[in-house]
Amino acid sequence: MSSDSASSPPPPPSPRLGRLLLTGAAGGLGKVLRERLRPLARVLRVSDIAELAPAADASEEVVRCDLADKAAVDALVAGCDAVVHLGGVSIERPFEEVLEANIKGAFHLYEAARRHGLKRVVFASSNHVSGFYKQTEPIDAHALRRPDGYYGLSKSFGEDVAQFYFDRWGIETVSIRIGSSFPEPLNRRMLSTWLSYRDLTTLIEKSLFTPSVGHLVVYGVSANRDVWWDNRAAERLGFVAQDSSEAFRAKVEAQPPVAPDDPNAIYQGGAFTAQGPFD
Ligand code: NAI
Ligand code: 15L
Repeated sequence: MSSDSASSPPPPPSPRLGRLLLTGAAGGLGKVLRERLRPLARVLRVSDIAELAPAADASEEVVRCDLADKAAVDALVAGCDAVVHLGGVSIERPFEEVLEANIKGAFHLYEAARRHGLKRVVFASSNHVSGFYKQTEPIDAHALRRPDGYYGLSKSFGEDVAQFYFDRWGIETVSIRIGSSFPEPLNRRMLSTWLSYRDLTTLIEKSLFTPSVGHLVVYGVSANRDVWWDNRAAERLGFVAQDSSEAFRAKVEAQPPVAPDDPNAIYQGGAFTAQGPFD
């Protein structure tokens, strides 16, 4: 081997997917994952109801689409091999808003997946499907769901849709109940729920490529000191979290203390458990 070839970097790995769809690509996580998932597919099709940055090059396709529009979602999914489904309302909102984006949106996505023979979905579920457990009650992904609002209910519905489309049509899904995925934990609760962008990316990649997952539900959480979730289900994916919120503890604990009767100090879902009513 010549010294030149010995010192040149290895060629980039070939993409493992033909076309990967990323919904919610204009959102907080979508913008991060748009960059990080691009090497996984020959073409990354990015979509959102909101304006998106133009395609970087021929390896990207940009499609504006409202998940509540069944025909538009059908066209969006056509030609894709897998989807990372982040799109939708991501906080507690009136039911009618959640219904359109999250409930109808999940149904439209899976219907399109069925019609177009797409075989793998990674669904951005949420810890709010189980938000009414107390922070003193450790649970795993098999615990009875206890949604903490319309948003949590919609994610619970999304998990049921995923299970149904696997049982009936063989479409495999990993539903990731994401904790709190931000650049850093923003408050004391998030010291337990934080998921770094690096760990999120690894979890999604493993969720896309681990064979024979059926419908698998896992929590999306980093290796934080005080986690409420037994995440052994994620071992099925070979996922081992690399990051921890400990690096941010001193900064977060410099914030004013949280009253013991504040939902943020009681429930796993924190303030989501006390939202609404909206009438
Ligand atoms: P985000 O709100 O920043 O992004 C969601 C995106 O979905 C937005 O760009 C929005 O325009 C788009 N969207 C909303 N309604 C739509 C519709 N009708 N049709 C098409 N697109 C629509 O949220 P974020 O933080 O990026 O989260 C991404 C996903 O992960 C969401 O599904 C959220 O529920 C889930 N998640 C995020 C967590 C986090 O800590 N960031 C925690 C738990 C779950
Ligand atoms: C979620 O499901 C939300 O999408 C996100 O914005 C955070 O609020 C997160 O949960 C959380 O529980 O911290």
